[in-house]
Amino acid sequence: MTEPKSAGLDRILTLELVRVTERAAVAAARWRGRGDEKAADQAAVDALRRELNNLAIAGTVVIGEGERDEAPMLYIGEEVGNGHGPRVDIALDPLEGTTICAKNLPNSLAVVAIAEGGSLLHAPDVYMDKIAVGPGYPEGVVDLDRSPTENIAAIAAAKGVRVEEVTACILDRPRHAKLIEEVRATGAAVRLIGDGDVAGVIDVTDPDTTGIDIYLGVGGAPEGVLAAAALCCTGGQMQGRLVTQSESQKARALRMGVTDFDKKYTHHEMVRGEVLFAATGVTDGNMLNGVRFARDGRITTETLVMRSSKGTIRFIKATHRELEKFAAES
Ligand code: VTB
Ligand code: MG
Ligand code: MG
Repeated sequence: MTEPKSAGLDRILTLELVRVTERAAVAAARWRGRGDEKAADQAAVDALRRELNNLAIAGTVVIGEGERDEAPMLYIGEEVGNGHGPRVDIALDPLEGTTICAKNLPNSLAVVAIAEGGSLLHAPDVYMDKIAVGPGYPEGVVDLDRSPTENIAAIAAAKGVRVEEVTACILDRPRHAKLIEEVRATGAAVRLIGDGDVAGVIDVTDPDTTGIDIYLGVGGAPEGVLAAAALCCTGGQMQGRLVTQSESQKARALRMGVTDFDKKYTHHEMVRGEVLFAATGVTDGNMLNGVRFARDGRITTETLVMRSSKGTIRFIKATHRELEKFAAES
């Protein structure tokens, strides 16, 4: 057996990773619109895990389906991969947006990031306050510690447009009522999403396609690290701060190594080294179409795959004819 090494991530892994999210997305897509979030999620988890274990890596799940006692598979700390390769940290969400998938609404994704061992923030399953903008803006153009009004004005000025031409993506939650009101009061437009803030953050990296300039608000911390991995590849700026709401959440964060609860993390502090990122569309989305099942049995998938070291962004549209591996798993 080859000794696991923690050298740079082999670029061949980038394309290998596509298979992993493709398989999870196809499994989840069979459950689109059936109102069963749990079944959709379970199908994605099983499929993703199976494919991930074929990769030549010695991986540890750092951002996963939950702590060991609550998640039977892909729990935090689970060793994945075939063990014959680099020691890596894995962040994953086999079905980001289970509710979206169950309702067959836009932007549910199968997502995985592979990073150098020890380089990912061990984010507990709490909330994170997030702000993100795409590439091409001066460093520090927005900041979590400035008001939404200031941040929207800064983006408009940096982009050279009127505030009315800025669109902010925000999760549609009662906790965001004031935020939404303030953003609208600036004159900017708000794109409300029901779930899926990994997609929401990624959307800021290509405003010409998605129409979204800035992401604001509080979502899941694990999703924050996944989005940070994407931004490390695309460029852009992101900041996140954990929101711990109870002593038990604080204890959980402490257990995962977080000591400063108020720390504002940049995306480079959430992902401190080279990272590979892949996301396959489950339902149709702003950047990726969802899985298509053709009448002749072929399956088409669209995947965004990227590597931070070179910053290449690839969209891989695949037509699958070897269908056995996609057969519904028992
Ligand atoms: C977001 C969203 C996810 O959780 O992170 C959200 O991106 C945050 O939690 O898709 P609440 O639902 O409690 O607001 C999801 O909706 C589900 O993981
Ligand atoms: Mg999940
Ligand atoms: Mg999720």
